[in-house]
Amino acid sequence: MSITTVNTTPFPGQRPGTSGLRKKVAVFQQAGYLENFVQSVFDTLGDCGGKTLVLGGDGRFHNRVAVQTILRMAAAHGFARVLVGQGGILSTPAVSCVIRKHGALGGIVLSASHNPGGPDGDFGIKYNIANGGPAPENVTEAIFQRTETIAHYRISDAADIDVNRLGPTRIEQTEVTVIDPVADYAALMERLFDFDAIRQLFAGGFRMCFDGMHAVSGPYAKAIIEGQLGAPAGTVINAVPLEDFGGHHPDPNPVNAAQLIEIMAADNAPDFGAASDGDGDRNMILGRKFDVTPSDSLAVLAAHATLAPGYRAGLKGIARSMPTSRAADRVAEALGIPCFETPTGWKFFGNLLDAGMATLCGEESYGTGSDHIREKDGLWAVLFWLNLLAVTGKSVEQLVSEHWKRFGRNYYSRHDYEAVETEAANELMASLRIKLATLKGQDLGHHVVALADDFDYTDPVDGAVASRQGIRIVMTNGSRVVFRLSGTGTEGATLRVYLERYEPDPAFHQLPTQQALYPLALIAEQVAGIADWTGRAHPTVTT
Ligand code: VG1
Ligand code: CO
Repeated sequence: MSITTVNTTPFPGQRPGTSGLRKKVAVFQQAGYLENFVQSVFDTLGDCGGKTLVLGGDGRFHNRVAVQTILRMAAAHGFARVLVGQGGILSTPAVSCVIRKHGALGGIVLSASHNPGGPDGDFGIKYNIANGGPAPENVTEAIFQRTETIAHYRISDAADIDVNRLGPTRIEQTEVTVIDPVADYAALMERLFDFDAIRQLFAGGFRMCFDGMHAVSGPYAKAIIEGQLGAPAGTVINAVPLEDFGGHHPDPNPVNAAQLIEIMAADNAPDFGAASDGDGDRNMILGRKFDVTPSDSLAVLAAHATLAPGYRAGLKGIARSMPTSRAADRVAEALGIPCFETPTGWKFFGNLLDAGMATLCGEESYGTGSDHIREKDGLWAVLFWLNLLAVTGKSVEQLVSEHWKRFGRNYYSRHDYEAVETEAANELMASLRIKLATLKGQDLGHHVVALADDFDYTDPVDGAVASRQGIRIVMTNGSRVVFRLSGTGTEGATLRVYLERYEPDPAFHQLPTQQALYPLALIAEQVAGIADWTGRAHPTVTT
């Protein structure tokens, strides 16, 4: 075994987006592409002697190759220890959990999350810091700067290790230990939730369907829901991770999880349905013939948090991303705790969680989590719901409609225009920005604009500023239209339009969502000229 220094030249565009660096698999397959990025991460970290690195991915195509390369590079960089998930598998929340539990310096997650996989799909890589969370922007920016000037990387010529076999081995001076991907995570879940109550629920005939979407959460859900909680075999469907996710889009929303939606819409539907995404950090919650918006899910969990053992002492605060509906704000107000509004992306929650300012966090994009780790956590949210259902004896629909009665309903929808021409999307945003100054006070047909701006965030802990995080147009009645461009896509640009309307009156709580939001969709078109700029009369995906 020996370490070689390989000369290389920079690849353009290795700047991490909302959540790591995501590109087509073919881009990552270029000689030196992954190596350059990984070496840039290591160079940014400096000396890693005595330090531990955690490594794992969602099992998508190219995962196994990338794991071996990174192990050889971590050894060349002088890490004392690397903990790698068996088969190269670790969900994003499990990486966060393992980093924290084992006091690691950080971790590398190989995933493009909800993006499609397979040889023609996407691959991704993300660095997480010692608190278990995604690297903040000053770190990702330093990594990016390094990728622009990199001239060589270092790698061991050691043979591939057997990542299927649990236990320690050695590459150069580095101890590489293959760990059970589920064990540490499952132990943490057992401490947070009332497993006895959930076991009794299943023993009493309660039925559930969990859709693993052939992605990483299948093995976790099988071990915990069927194994520890005693749900009948077959409760978890599409449970085996596949390199191409079975050809599906591992993005748990009513459009992509069509099989689960159909199961939950049947007359003999189970009591509870849920799904997770490629890397296991998202969750979709369904009742019988009833879907829960992620924004409502956060609010319901917050309102009932003390029913779960891990949150018995109450919440310190709630944090949500700016486009997420303001349903959680009302709960925070009722609880007398602060509610923080952050830019999109989990990296912005880390400081609030570390500082003990927030306990629960959520995003409208099917992401929910808490201070138990520093990532959003799909299965955690599902177990939290199971805990509430078990303790209250109520149905999903009952919990949500009672919530609306008490707090009012925030109708909410996101309209995505995927893979539009980048230039056109940028111009749409630029022309909106120019209009902002004149929008305030304008009457847009039953709606008067109270605030129009491009969201800026100053982190209350370290003062870091993130600007241009989404254009929001807020009406005097509290309704909102938000526009932003996706930072995770790999084809052209994706325009996201977020619509929200608050309805306090229970007599109007049963409207079809798109109907309730139709006037706001018209306003979005009117102010942004979406059809003109994108050539699209309708969104690609509506959730
Ligand atoms: C999307 C979501 C955002 C989420 C991010 C990563 O980002 O909107 O809320 O944090 O994906 O989720 P964007 O920039 O495309 O809107 V995951 O589960 O793909 O890592
Ligand atoms: Co994800």
